[in-house]
Amino acid sequence: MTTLIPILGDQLSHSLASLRVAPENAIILMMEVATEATYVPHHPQKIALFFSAMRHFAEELRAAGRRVDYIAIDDPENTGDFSGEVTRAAARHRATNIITVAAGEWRVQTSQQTWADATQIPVQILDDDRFLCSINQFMAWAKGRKRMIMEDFYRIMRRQTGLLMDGDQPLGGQWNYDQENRKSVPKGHKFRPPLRFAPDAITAEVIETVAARFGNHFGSLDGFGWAVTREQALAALDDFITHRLAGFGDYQDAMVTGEDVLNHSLLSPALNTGLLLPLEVCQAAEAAYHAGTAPLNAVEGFIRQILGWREYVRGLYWFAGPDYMARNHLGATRPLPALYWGAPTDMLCLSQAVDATRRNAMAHHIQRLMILGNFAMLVGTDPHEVSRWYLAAYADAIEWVEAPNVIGMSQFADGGLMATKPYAAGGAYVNRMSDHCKPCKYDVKQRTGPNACPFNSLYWDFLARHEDTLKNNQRLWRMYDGWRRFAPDEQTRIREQAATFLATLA
Ligand code: FAD
Ligand code: DLZ
Repeated sequence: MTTLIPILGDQLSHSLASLRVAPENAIILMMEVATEATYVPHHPQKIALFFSAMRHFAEELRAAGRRVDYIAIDDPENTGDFSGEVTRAAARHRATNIITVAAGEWRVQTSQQTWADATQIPVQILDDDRFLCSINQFMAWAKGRKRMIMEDFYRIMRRQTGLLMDGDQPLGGQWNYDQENRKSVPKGHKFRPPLRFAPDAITAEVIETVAARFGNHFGSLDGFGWAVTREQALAALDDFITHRLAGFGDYQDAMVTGEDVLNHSLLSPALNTGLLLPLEVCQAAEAAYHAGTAPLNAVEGFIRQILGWREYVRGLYWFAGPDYMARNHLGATRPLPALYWGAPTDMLCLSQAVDATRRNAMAHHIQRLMILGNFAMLVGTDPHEVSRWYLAAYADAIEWVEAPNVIGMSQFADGGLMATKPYAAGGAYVNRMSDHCKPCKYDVKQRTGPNACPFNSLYWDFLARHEDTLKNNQRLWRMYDGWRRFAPDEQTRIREQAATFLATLA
């Protein structure tokens, strides 16, 4: 009897369900395959992160006495996809059965379901139990619910895990401390940079391979510093908890010119590859609160992102079904503007967010939502194109977490399954939350005219364009009231201004 245990690039956890049940002589199969690196043109840093983390994980398994069959991307026999490699490996090792953990997206789960036919041996697909809420639990919660409010889900998860609880009640008396968060950053404030890791020999070799094979993808490999081992990921977690968590809440929604990270943790790539587990990250933050090194508003805000948002979007992805990615509630059809791939733009907020993405394969939440996502939605970009860009651009992008955030939260393409209203905003919001507007070529105070900030006319034009679809949304009542207060000739000027700008994007 020889069991084959295929492990995917986002399953790099030693506590993975398939490893827990693997017989001692099982063959652990890891595969670098061209389809995964190219189903969207991933940022080269993202590919390097996955390949390097996979190679390190394989080394750790070998050091622990496991039999690992590792297929590198340059292996001349490499068929280029999971099914081909599983089939080859099953024959090579005369495997008698396969045990694998369910993939984190519909596309790869479909591939897993073909493995039994392709290999003619039994395939057991185990649940991925590295999350705090199982898919079944989420389905039971979501079923029959009119609204799937994240905050309701989060409270259940707080009670279930006991995180930040005082008996049955939230620690400090409130579930959510966001009213203490989201401050503006004082001028000259210095943020402590996150811990980064110089490439070792394995990573350096991977970087060379990725540069040669995928160097034409959008994004730079320079300055690669991601954690590629669990040891490094734990060090990055410790550094964040010790030095930066305390300020997490305060500037959570801020944007600062030239400042890529602020107090964000940068832990999503380690979480999404499996190098870190969500519970241990939340527990580390909770311990900092009890040790008195981080205040409750910061700790609660941080834990909510992981215990609340991360678990919630994962449940929603599986709940919504494989058609979710094709949804297009607002009927948007514009191709993704070239600026997302680095074409020049005079809008400083956009150029800052795109440039951070190009350099780091990362942008923080508010840049993703209120700059890049907001702009794409306001100009009417096809949500499927937007989604493919996010999937390609970010080191932490796996479809289960990317799609609800993009299709649902940022593009309102699911018609409100995830967000109760579109996250649409004009220049005033950007000005309030960032220091980008003052040095920008455009004037954030103007709606029309050659120097007017495009976000302003685009915002009103978006509301006007979708009035029939959106006017009955209670949460948009004030915005539509604002639109109706403009004199008809001002409305015309605003819409003409938007049309002129949109023509430049075509
Ligand atoms: P922090 O601000 O330090 O937050 C801590 C952790 O909370 C993150 O590491 C992440 O694991 C979790 N988290 C926070 N917000 C969310 C959220 N909305 N959904 C799920 N988890 C969350 N996150 C991804 O992991 N992968 C993606 O592909 C992704 N795409 C996004 C696309 C859009 C349009 C938007 C608006 C958000 C997206 N997010 C995504 C969520 C969030 O922006 C990132 O998790 C965060 O920026 C990662 O940086 P960080 O680790 O410094 O996060
Ligand atoms: C993101 C990624 C990349 C770029 N390459 C690989 C790969 O070659 N082999 C692999 O096992 N995983 C890779 N990944 C991560 C997978 O895309 C991820 O595991 C699936 O999307 C989960 O369904």
